[in-house]
Amino acid sequence: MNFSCLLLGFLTCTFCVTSLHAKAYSESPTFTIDRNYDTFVKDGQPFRYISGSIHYSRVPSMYWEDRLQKMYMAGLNAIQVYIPWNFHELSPGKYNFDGDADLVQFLNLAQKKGLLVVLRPGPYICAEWDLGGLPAWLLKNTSIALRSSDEAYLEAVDTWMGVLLPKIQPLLYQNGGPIITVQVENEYGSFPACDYTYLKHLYQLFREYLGPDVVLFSTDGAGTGYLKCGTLEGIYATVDFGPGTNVTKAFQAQRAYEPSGPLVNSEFYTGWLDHWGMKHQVTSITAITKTLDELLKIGANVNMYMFEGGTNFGFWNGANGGGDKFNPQPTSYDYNAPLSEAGDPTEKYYAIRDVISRHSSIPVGNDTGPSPKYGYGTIQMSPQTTFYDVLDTLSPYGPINTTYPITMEQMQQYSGFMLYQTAIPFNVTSPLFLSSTAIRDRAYIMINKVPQGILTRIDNHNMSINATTEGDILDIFVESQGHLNYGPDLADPKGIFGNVTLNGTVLTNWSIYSLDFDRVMPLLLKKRTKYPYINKQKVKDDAPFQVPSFYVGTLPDLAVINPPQDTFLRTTGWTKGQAYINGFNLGRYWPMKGPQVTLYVPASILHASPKINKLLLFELEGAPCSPEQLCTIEFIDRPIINGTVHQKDFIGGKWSNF
Ligand code: 6DJ
Repeated sequence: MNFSCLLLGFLTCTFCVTSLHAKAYSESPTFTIDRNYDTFVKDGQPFRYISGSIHYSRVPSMYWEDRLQKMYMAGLNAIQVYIPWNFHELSPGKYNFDGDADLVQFLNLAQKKGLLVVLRPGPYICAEWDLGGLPAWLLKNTSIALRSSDEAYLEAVDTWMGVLLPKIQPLLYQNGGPIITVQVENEYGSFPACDYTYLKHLYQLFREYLGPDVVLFSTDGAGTGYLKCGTLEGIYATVDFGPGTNVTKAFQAQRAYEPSGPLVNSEFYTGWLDHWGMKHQVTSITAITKTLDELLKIGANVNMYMFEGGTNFGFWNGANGGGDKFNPQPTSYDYNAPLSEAGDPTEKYYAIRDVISRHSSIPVGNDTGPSPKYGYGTIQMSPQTTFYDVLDTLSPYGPINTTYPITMEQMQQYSGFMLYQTAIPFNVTSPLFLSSTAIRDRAYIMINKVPQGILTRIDNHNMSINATTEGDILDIFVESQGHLNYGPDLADPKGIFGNVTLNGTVLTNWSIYSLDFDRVMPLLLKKRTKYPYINKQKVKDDAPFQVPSFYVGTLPDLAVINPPQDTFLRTTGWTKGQAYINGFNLGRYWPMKGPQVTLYVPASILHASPKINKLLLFELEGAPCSPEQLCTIEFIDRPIINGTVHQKDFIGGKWSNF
């Protein structure tokens, strides 16, 4: 059947289905699939959704309503939402559904705004989110087979779904809520396990909690090769593809698995994701509007991925690749989407709205334009302490002692930084070579607190160190750069997962310190230490970095712009680290890598005058200050996420591959 026939069928069915289902509507809300007329049917009426993705975990809750309103005003009748399991179950059995994690509140707001919901509860979600939404605590079990019918994995999934799905059930459309369809897993056909027992288990679990009526669906790449392992009888198969794709061909893949029923593109890409060290991705407006128009013309259901990208605050970014091919994603998840990271309508937003208006009605009312932004200007940053000076606070229970290194997950820490310490076991006169291919992901090496060099998982597995005496202390300060979110090798533990050798001898007797930055950063703001001894550290002549250290600064009094406004922290001149404002973890900065230069600072985390606002930077490699020069940082009124990129690292004052 060609698409003009499909369109004709769709238009014709409008009348038939209306009369067929009119009775059902008067009784209770219904949302079903009509296979005779290739359409969804809502309350007895043929229905087509035009949706956009937004991830509540990437937008401060204070802004949820604003973003949803803008999505509604663009002519969308639905949103598509992922639920990241690890955002809610922080450690086994410890749940968070409050504040920015108040999922039910978010879904209620969507309904209040007149938007239906296409829900994607995973358990795996991909999404450029840490470990594709799976909790990293699963990796404590080193033999766990993620995304499969492995017993240990399913047990954790069952427990989680037993908590989550009862919250979802009352919000189904049939029960008076906004949720019209629920996705099972995510692009499972791209995962090599191809475990139908797993899919079947999820299917039964979802049915058990959500009942027989809800439309369950799957999403896979638009090729029969992907759909093969991605879907199952009872789960409606949909596809994803971006602008410029041959729409007819793409839907042929869906039709191979669903000969009848509505056409659905579950992810129509309005932009694309970024990686550190790679050019900022931009998707052309013309390409988007052309394909979108085509999709809408044939009556297809479409979800735009992303409509509002948002931010990977904290340590929540994911990564692509595997092994020594490792590409972590930056803090911004702007995605070149129609609404910017800060929620502002872009040219793309209006172009998309224009296309939608040709196919369905657009709400009347005033547009919410861009929210006001403010450049708070340049502030002075004072060196505060090195991490060594606050080790007791960062690691209140002290180290765990082990013969060989164990991973972060085995230490029950799931993101951030960890310190591995041991003593050099012999006296030496010749050069010493430290070696490891087991670093995940980047490690700062110190001998007796003096910086020596950087090891990475990618291409620097060996280095020389200056130690001579038995008992010299070797410190390996490891940064997790985010768990892989896609690909066959998802189970990629962090920290150090294998041996570290010194001139071929395996080092033993480690003291491993868990470091709880998110808890400690607010406390550090109160701590006063003498300035400026960080810059007087004893360093190796060609020291490639400074000992990771804290720097603090105060924003100017906000009286003139009360209430506070969104702003952007421009990290130019700094090297790589983590930024906190008033104890809130804004995310990673790495302007020396690019392309992201500014961090989005939502007004929701700023205090109104007369309370002061404090910025704390944990700089891993080198601050732009010296005893002679005060260091500063600037808040500007616009984002820079398309800066210069460097494949190499700028370390120790020179570009190096490391
Ligand atoms: O479902 C995936 C989304 O969560 C599909 N997709 C998006 C998001 O991750 S990359 C961007 C991707 N799939 C991987 C395909 C790689 C070619």
